[in-house]
Amino acid sequence: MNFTEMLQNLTGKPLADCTDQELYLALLEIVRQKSADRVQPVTGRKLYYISAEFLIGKLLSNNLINLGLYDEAREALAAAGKNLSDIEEVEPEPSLGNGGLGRLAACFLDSLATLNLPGDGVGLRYHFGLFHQSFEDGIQNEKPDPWLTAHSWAEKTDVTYPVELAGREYTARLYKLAVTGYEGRTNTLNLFDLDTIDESIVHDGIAFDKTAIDKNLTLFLYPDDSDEAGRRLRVYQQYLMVSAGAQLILAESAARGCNYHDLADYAAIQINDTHPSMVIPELIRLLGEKGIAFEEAVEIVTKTCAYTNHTILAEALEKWPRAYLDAVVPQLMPIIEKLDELARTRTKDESLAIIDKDDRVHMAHMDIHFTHSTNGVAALHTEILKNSELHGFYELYPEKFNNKTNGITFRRWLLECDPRLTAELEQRIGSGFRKDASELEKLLAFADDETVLGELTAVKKANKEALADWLLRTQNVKVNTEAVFDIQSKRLHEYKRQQLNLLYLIHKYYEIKAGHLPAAPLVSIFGAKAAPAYIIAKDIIHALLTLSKVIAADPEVSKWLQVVFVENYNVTAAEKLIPACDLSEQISLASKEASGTGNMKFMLNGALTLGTMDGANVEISQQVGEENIYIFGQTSDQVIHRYDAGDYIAAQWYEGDANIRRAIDFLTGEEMLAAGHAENLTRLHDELIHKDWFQTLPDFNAYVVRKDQALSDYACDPMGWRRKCLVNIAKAGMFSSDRTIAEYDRDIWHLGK
Ligand code: GLS
Repeated sequence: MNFTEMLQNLTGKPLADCTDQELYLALLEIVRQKSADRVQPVTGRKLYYISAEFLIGKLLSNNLINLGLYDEAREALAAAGKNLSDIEEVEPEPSLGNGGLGRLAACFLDSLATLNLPGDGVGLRYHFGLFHQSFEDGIQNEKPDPWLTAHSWAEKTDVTYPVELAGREYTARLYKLAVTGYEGRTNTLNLFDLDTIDESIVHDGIAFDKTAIDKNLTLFLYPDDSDEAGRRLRVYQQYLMVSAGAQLILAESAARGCNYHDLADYAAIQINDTHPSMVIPELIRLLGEKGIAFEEAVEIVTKTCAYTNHTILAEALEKWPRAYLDAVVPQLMPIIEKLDELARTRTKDESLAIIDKDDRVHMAHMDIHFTHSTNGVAALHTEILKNSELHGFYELYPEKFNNKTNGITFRRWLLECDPRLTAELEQRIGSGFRKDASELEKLLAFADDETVLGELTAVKKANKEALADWLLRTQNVKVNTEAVFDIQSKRLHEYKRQQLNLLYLIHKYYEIKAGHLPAAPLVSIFGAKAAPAYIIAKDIIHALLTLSKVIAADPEVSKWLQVVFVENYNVTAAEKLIPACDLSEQISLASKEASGTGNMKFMLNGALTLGTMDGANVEISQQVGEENIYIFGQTSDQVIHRYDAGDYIAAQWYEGDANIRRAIDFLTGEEMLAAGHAENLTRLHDELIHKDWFQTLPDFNAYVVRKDQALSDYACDPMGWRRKCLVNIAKAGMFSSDRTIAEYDRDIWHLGK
């Protein structure tokens, strides 16, 4: 049966008569059947990647590509006058994640299945995700982000597990989502939910009764933790995930012959950041129920589990007050206490204890003591963990520490999102890079070939046009495709320093007003959600939206400068933005971005990085050479010293530098106050002068110089620019998540063995 016949069988009518919705459902069914054919038996060790987030993005095209059906599907539809990209728009994007951590988990699942490794995800089936973002009167507004429709990729099963929360029994139900690799096997993303969730309790945006656990537990990812009920709710969620997950792992292992004593021969568990850390005491508890004594259970769990650290920001290293755990998971507290005692027999250093003197439980400490591996996510990050943040642990367990530099799946972030570039690459270097990313290096042979460089320019131009169309259609903004497309898209956080970019744009505004025109017109595009309770982050969004208005209203400036803030940034938006980017903003304060993965996606799609020596930027710079990247700013050592010395005073930089002062004061100047809100603008103005926790001001001048250099190179030396882009694409191979997963498997998991 050919593809048209398969579709017709399912829809029961000629394709030309079908709606996009009908075709979408038929395609979903075909993908489902073909994915099921690729399920393979598991032998030996199987991985369970437990994560609070899986930012998987829309699945239709990705699955068609991985099943080798994409071209057939597109052609069958085109013959009936239908367009696959219209049908894709019918699919809601799963709201199961927030940022890089969640997207990494999704890339890892793709690579595991592609490399034919047995590896499943374990997470929660959130109904409304983080939130849906819109802008109203220049302010971020949050609403639920529903994605669960009658026909969703995640299929309900009959499998349930009892989970005890605050002394009451709940029933966790398993949903399964098939994950098919590129020419590879099908694995599963296991998502847990309660049948009793009541979506109707949400009111006024994303508010709901935080104490009605049976109704609210899986409504949102990262419920607002600015009050105690919200923080407790996060503990409830985490325990639901790990308790149901641990029961699933034990049941599946037992079904394959495991006698629990040999669990580590059947299962490898990766704890993705600290959210799933309670899996350690929970497994010990469950093994206890199977008759295994505490000491042996600790050994088994340590051999089975490994931990990935994704941040050095103290706020993200969870420390739960013991009172919360006493209330929510009283069954775990005696185990956590015993683990604390055991840890204290290994070290006298109080700062490495699990329960501190203020009765807070340090989840990361439990992870490091009671797993066999702790890894950072980029070379610099791992060094910082070893030498400063986790130095005491490194001295205690040097053998546990290792680095696994992050990666991205090229199926989604090249083949799917940039078909034009993919076709161009295939024409030049063949299609081997689809499975072996290092083959991209073959492109270097064309570094001085003006025809190829011209073709790459044409690809970028077409992608910019496509983005411009999308922006017009979805955001109602018109952009100049002759301009440099400069993009900063990532979670909104002060450490990522969207505010540095803001100050640059204000600086440019003044320069243009003074007749100092930029080398090229600039379209600065932002995409970012701010956590609903993160006030300054929301003020930064407000300032950018207000600046965008001020500039748009000024014809003298708007010829040269435009600021666009994309609403509801998500994977779908990222797939439009990244292929169209010229300049990729990776400007976090050095030492603070554990890795970054957007940096890799932009590079792969032929954008040049403007960045600090932070996270994986360092490795990108090593790969491409310093002449093919725009690096600026303080080094991580300088930043760490400044923090240690405690002598950074933002006001001194503000007082001492006329350009900095002018840019910051613009925030509360006439033009901005007329277009925006004084409260938000004044708060941000004062924050920058009196706090500036992430040292924006010391990097300001270096940033201006480097960015202007990039604009000038773009405008004055187009071939030189495109050559740099080519080198970036060619050198992106090391950032394939296939490489990352192969390293995890080699050093930590040993799957299938
Ligand atoms: C993060 C880091 O902030 C990113 O730098 C990193 O790339 C990502 C995946 O390792 O993890 N940590 C976090 O809490 N959210 C992230 O995106």
